[in-house]
Amino acid sequence: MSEAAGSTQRRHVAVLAFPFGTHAAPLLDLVRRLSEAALEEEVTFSFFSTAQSNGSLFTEKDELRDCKIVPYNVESGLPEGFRFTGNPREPVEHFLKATPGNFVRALEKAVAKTGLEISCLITDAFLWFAAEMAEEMRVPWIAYWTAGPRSLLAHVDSDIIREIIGVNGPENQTLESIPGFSSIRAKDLPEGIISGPLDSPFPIMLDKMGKTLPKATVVAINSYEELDPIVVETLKSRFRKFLNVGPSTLTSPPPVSDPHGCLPWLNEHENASVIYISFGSMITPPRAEVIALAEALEAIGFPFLWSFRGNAEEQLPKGFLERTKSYGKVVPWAPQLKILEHSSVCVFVTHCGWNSTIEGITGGVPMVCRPVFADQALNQRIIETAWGIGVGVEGEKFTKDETVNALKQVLSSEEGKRMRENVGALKKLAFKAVESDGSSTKNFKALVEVVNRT
Ligand SMILES: *[C@@H]1O[C@H](CO)[C@@H](O)[C@H](O)[C@H]1NC(C)=O
Ligand SMILES: *[C@@H]1O[C@H](CO)[C@@H](O)[C@H](O)[C@H]1NC(C)=O
Ligand SMILES: *[C@@H]1O[C@H](CO)[C@@H](O)[C@H](O)[C@H]1NC(C)=O
Ligand SMILES: CC(=O)N[C@H]1CO[C@H](CO)[C@@H](O)[C@@H]1O
Repeated sequence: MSEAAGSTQRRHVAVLAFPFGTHAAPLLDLVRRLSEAALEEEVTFSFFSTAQSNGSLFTEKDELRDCKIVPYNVESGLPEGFRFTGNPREPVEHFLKATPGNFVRALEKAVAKTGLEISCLITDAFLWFAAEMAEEMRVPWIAYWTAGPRSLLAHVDSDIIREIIGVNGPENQTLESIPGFSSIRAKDLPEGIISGPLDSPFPIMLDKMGKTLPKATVVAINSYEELDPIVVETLKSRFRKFLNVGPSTLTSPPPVSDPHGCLPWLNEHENASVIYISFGSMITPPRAEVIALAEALEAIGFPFLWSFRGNAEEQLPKGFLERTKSYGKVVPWAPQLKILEHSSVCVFVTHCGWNSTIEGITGGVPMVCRPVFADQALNQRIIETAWGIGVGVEGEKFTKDETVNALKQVLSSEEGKRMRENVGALKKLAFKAVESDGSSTKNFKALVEVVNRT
């Protein structure tokens, strides 16, 4: 930064998003929170993502109202005439190939338009090349990890893990020598650490990320320190500054929209009597498993609320909706956070994405897990073994009998009672962390200081 960057200079923070999956939205949440925080100086945030991602994040109304956060489009890297074949890796790989040039060009535009040099870089943690950009610009680099601390440590320590287990090593081998990982097996780790094609662009990006994050001024995360204290201590020793500033479900809850009347429906049910089912916004389990799950719900006969992606009429067993309509409700979208907070919900059937995991915890609801990919199997293992707040389905797939067993275990066994107590304790700690003297509140203030720094 120039010497003139004294206390009267306006700050210009560049925010670099990873425009796939559910990455850009939580980053924008963090930036909104920063922009609303009592920043000492006037700060302009330029938000860089692809046109498609910007289009889903910002409405025109937003852009007019929220002029502190200005979106800029970066090139997606898709070749002319690109047609999506259904392989989600393809657009990601094209995008990665276009980085960092696409971001650099867009940043230049934003600097020219505002007349303000960049004073700070905030990026999705995936975008490891920001280390070099920040070094050249001599500005702080804040990397935001939108998932949990365990998967972050697995990537940061991936070389150590490869030494212990070996690439494609025995699937049941555990990781005793990493603090807090004694129950984690090889097969629980996200793809790209010891399994999968390690030499393809996405795993390479994760590997570089793990090696580069220790250079970041701050690594911030959507979690709270008390949730996983041993792993948090290890990460603090790996990073210059590691700030748990969540859970964002408590610090910046989304507006409630309930077009299908889920909340009034829940109000009509007794305390702790409803099974809630959702696999997030991106995932549907294979059809055979959807059918097995539906059969299990009919067999067990508890009231259920199912947030269902896709065509329920076609994909659920014939006559299911009709047969279960007195005790079941199937909707295309549901206000998940409010549902999990509702006293009548007693179990959450989930894919264990980080958002859902943390929403289950802040709602105080034990879980039945069916992970699909990425960090979800690891989250399930922690839910089962470290926190004791849920179970997987035996055999790792929904079958009618095993799903009934898993649901019964949570609904009516002594173990299920303990799970409810354990998740209640974690919930209390989450609410404490965001109180005015809580750990996440203090960490957020420390983050604001870095953004304010000259
Ligand atoms: C790993 O453990 C599971 C059960 O705990 C067992 O069914 C499976 O065969 C084991 N895998 C190997 C490769 O030993
Ligand atoms: C996760 O939570 C954040 C903050 O509450 C939200 O902005 C984001 O859209 C959520 N992602 C998904 C997949 O629900
Ligand atoms: C239901 O739960 C609420 C909140 O936890 C509690 O205040 C209420 O007394 C409970 N009602 C019954 C009938 O147990
Ligand atoms: C600033 C900017 O270019 N915003 C755009 C983000 O992408 C959507 C969809 O392409 C546009 O409508 C916005 O104008």
